[in-house]
Amino acid sequence: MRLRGLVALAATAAFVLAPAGTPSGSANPQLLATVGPGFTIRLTHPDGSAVTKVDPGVYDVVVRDLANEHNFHLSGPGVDELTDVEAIVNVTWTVTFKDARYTFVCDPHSSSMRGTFVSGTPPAPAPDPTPAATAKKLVLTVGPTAAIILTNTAGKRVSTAKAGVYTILVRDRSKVHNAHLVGKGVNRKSGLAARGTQTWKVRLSAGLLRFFSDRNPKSVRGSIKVI
Ligand SMILES: [Cu+2]
Repeated sequence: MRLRGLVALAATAAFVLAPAGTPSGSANPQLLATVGPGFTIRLTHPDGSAVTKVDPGVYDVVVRDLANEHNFHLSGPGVDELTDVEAIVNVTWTVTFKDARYTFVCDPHSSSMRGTFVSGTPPAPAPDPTPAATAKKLVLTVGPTAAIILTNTAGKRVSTAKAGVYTILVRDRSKVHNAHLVGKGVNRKSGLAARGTQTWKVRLSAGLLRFFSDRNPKSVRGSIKVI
């Protein structure tokens, strides 16, 4: 009676000390990766909930590849682990997740058998090339009405620009007016009677950058500050 009680107590203690999914001796949090036997792929926490977000750090990924037609492929910054498609295998990978986005797929069926999760705070996605291009490109438009405007490539008027080398797309849409750009070290103009598009490469230095039509320089004009 007394002995049985002790055994029961010991069993209980062992169970408490080694919660499900955390074999004793492993200090790393575990994630369970399962692929197959059907067309399913899952990455879960030991409690069975799907992995969508984790803290950065070292993890043991316990993989159960239950199919000889699928594999489990985990990849992302600093991680690229995979099982063989033909193999039915249990394996544990110790991986380090950074602040990044990670993907798991079955390679032969990667369009349907896939998942992603986030570790920590991933860096912002690589910026679209357009804003970077916008930064050093300007558009100077004169006409068709008596107006001249300087915009970015998205068509938004600019009031300041950082000093540097710019490509300025000049759109002269008037047979009456021209585009004349004057600033520190800059003096370019299109033809008064001419219409058309041209590209000027200019170095803009700090100071006032003025643009106007030589026909009516007092009324058809504008300026921005180069800083
Ligand atoms: Cu597959």
